Amino acid sequence: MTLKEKLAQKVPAARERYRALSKQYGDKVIDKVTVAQVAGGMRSIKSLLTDISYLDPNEGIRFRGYTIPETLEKLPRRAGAEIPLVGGFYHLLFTGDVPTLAEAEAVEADWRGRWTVPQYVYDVIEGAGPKDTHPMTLFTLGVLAMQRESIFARRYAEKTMKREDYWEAMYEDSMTMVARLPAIAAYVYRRKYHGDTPNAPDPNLDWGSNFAHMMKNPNPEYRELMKLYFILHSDHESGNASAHTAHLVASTLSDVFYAWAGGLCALAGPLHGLANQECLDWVMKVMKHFNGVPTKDQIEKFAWDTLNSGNVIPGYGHAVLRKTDPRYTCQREFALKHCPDDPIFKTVSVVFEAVPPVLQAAGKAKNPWPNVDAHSGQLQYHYGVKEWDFYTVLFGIGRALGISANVTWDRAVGQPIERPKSITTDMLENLAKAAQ
Ligand code: CMX
Repeated sequence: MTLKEKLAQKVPAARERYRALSKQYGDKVIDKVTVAQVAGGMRSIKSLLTDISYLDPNEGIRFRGYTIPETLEKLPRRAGAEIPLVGGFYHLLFTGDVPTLAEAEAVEADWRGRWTVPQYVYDVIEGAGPKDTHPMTLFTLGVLAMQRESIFARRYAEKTMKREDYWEAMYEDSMTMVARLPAIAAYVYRRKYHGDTPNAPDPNLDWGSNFAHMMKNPNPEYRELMKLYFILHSDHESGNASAHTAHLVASTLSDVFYAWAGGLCALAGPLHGLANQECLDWVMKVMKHFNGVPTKDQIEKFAWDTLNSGNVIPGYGHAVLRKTDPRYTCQREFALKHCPDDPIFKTVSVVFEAVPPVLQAAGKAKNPWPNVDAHSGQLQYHYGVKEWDFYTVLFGIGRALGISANVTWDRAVGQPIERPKSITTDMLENLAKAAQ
């Protein structure tokens, strides 16, 4: 059974369950909203619904109920591979079922049939302006350009699609978009930093490994790293800025290309996905300043200087997490296995010892521990991808897996257009006073 057929089997029951929520429990109260939450970025208000992943503040992410170690252990991999196939992981995100190797390979084969990027997409990137244009701008333009091919947008405009069938068109667009993202990213990279074009994809390689191949990175360890990277960055429940943006855009019945172009713009912010570029930048500044791997004391001082100059320490803190991000731990384990003597890894490790006590002593950050971005740059740099303003593009490939599964399911169950309510400052003050 194909992934799409499996989904078709699961959708009717999930849709019924979703409809029953409002019918049976529509007026039940499940959360309250404080003034601090309204004034403070809606932090933690329970108001989004997804079954793809859940983020526990202390435990970290679970994909379809599985922790990161469980996910990596259960998913199928090719003979001799360290990391499972991303195609199998996508199957898990969509269905909640751990696929067989054949099912994972079927997703990979489907991607293979779609991964050729039409020339007009590259033409849009070529026409994007001066050479210093940020790679996230180029990547987002590539995603947005593909919107002209959206099956969802075309069928909707033709008025030939029933509401119950929206998810099928979203699914088709998602498969096409995800299939092509590695090639577009590799194109952006080779064009911007090397003035050439990427390798053509190799049909014998899986989707994740192919990215490494198209980047012209021959190290087999980098292929494994990239599969891991894309899995780790795929989804972090629905409230983070990029996932939420994509969900919101798609809720207007925009297609997945519009939705992910919007999400990428949110990912490009320094408090979100751009933190991975900022983080390596910070680590390299530390190393330059101390002429090599610094001591814990030296990093402590540097961290205080960063805070006292009014800046955040990138890669540390999180809006939901209250412990070390398991995505950080997983990358650390990869580094300990493959590059324990790398001086940047050594520095990242000393930062891990030095920064949390500084943030605790500073007393502002609710979570002093590292997040995913505190490690990812070190691994990229180690394997030769040294241009750190490219790193958020990598995040953008991985996160597309989660958001596309989410927006497809949004349409499958019939989630409506999103429309929270705003009030004026006067109204909020009056409500607050009345509540005293
Ligand atoms: N360095 C310095 N100060 C920090 C901090 C850090 N790493 N993390 C939080 N703080 C500060 C906040 O800026 C805030 O200060 P103000 O009260 O002066 O505004 C205060 O601590 C409280 O913030 P918080 O409730 O702990 O964290 P938020 O939910 O507001 O913000 C985040 C979360 C991630 C934006 C923040 O921790 C941060 O800026 N971290 C550095 C950037 C980063 O690593 N971002 C990547 C996050 C991962 C992802 O992309 O999802």
